[in-house]
Amino acid sequence: MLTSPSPTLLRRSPLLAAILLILFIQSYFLFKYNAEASSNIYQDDVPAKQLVSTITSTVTVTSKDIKSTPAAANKPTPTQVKLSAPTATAVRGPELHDVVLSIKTGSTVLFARVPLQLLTIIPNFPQTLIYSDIKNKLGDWEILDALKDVSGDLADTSLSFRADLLNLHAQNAGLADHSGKMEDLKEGWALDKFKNVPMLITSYQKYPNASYYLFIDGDTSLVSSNFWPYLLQVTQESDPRTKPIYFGSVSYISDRPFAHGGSGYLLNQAAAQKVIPREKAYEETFLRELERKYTAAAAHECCGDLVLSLAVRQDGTVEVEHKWPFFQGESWWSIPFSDANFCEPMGTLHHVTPEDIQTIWDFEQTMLAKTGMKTWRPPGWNDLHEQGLKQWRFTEVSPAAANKSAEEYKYILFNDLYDYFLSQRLPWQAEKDENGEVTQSAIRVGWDNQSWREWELNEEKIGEEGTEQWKKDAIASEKNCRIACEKYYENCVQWYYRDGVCGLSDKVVYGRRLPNQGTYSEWKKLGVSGWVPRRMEAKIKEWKLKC
Ligand SMILES: *[C@@H]1O[C@H](CO)[C@@H](O)[C@H](O)[C@H]1NC(C)=O
Ligand SMILES: *[C@@H]1O[C@H](CO)[C@@H](O)[C@H](O)[C@H]1NC(C)=O
Ligand SMILES: CC(=O)N[C@H]1CO[C@H](CO)[C@@H](O)[C@@H]1O
Repeated sequence: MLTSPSPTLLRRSPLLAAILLILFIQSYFLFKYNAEASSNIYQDDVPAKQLVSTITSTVTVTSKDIKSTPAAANKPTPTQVKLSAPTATAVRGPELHDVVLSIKTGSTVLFARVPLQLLTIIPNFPQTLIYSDIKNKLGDWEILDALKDVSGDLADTSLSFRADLLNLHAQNAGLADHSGKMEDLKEGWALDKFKNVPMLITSYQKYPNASYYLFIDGDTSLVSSNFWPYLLQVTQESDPRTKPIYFGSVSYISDRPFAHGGSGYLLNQAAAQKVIPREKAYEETFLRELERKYTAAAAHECCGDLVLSLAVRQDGTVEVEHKWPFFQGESWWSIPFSDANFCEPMGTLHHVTPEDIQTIWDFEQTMLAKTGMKTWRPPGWNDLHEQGLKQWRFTEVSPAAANKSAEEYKYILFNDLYDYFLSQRLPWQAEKDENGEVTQSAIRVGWDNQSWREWELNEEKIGEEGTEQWKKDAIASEKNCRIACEKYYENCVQWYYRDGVCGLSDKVVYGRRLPNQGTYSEWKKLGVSGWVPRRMEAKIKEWKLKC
């Protein structure tokens, strides 16, 4: 083991002490040089950062800073010099310059979720900002307080939870919800809706010249590499400087469309300027009015992503575009595979556990090696971009080169995700049921394959579903539900049964094992899932033909 020489040893050996002193001085200059070298990165952003820091008094931390901060902050010791070989930074292919990634999270889940994003996707976005409901830190990362400017008089009742959080934080109560039960989730949600507009404002102020602003949640993962060809193409269709875009997976509340936050949404420079005109980006009265307007709106709306859409759309001057399934709200195990998504590129995954983030990352790495896209670079990318010494810009690529590059790119598709995650895991053997009866289904007890999300038969709905006897029978037993799928609904590839509920689906979902906390029969009561391998195989073959 490497340890510092003991003081007695140093006293006895002046020569050793001298050598250590020289090593110390030498390493100090080595670190100093490195710190200075990395502070030159993205010189064109420096004025903006200085300007911002006078206004928001927060420091912008990029992944570049992470590399340099420890060296600048700590005096190197001889031991550190030997041990601090640079850790391989997890960057796949080119870093996504020109895209600001903003991540929204909350104090109770910050430590559970964001570290995995930091170890995987974030290094690919050198302009990343992480927001929570109080100021915090994660390693050397500053976690920004998305609520610091929110007017308490307009949001008073909801903000009381934040006062509790601040108190608890000050008293070292431990905000992290380690048990995962998320008892505070409800109140956390109440705070959440106030964050989206302030996050847009701060992200814009910190990086006012970016072509794109991408917003995700702490439980969102990305297939980041796919964003390269995607944005090259989007840039050709809409110049980010002049033609606003607002992309995501569209949902509606009272007929008002918005891009669902957890699925991630994308704004370009022009869209951001619809909310914060460049010349007003640091004007206090303007910003105060903007904040108050949308805090007041958030106080009586359900959700922050809807509030953001009110700010961006401005009654339809900018329309939100449904870009599903590139932006979508499921994790690998809950995605319903169908011909609508099978051959499409993937952008986002939501409701991901930290383990999911890891496995999705492994999947992407494997795919990049397989497609050869690990060594792909956008047109015009050179050594300076590679080393992070020069900012790469989507708008500087010629249209022809951008189109060519995007067309030749081998995107990672839902098909690839299916092959990697599901094909081996799905049960492929039709089997006998518990009474020894031969079935067409592969069956898993204590499993939820989410068939009920497609078509759920239950006591309440049975009246509306028509008069067919098989539908009435289906909710009576597992066997009947299975038979409903196998015999009566020809597109059915999978079913799910639990007491009084029969789910039937024509899409393929893996689903999850349900937590087994009691006896086998109690577990079984939580749900039994079945797939019809013969049909599943035929469907997948058909979908694959179109890729
Ligand atoms: C942003 O762009 C404007 C106009 O193109 C330029 O004047 C300004 O210096 C840039 N700011 C940063 C931070 O790069
Ligand atoms: C590039 O592709 C876009 C559509 O994706 C098209 O509108 C544009 O004309 C193309 N430009 C060139 C130079 O091929
Ligand atoms: C209809 C139904 O049974 N839905 C349940 C399926 O299982 C999940 C747990 O994974 C429950 O939350 C649903 O209520």
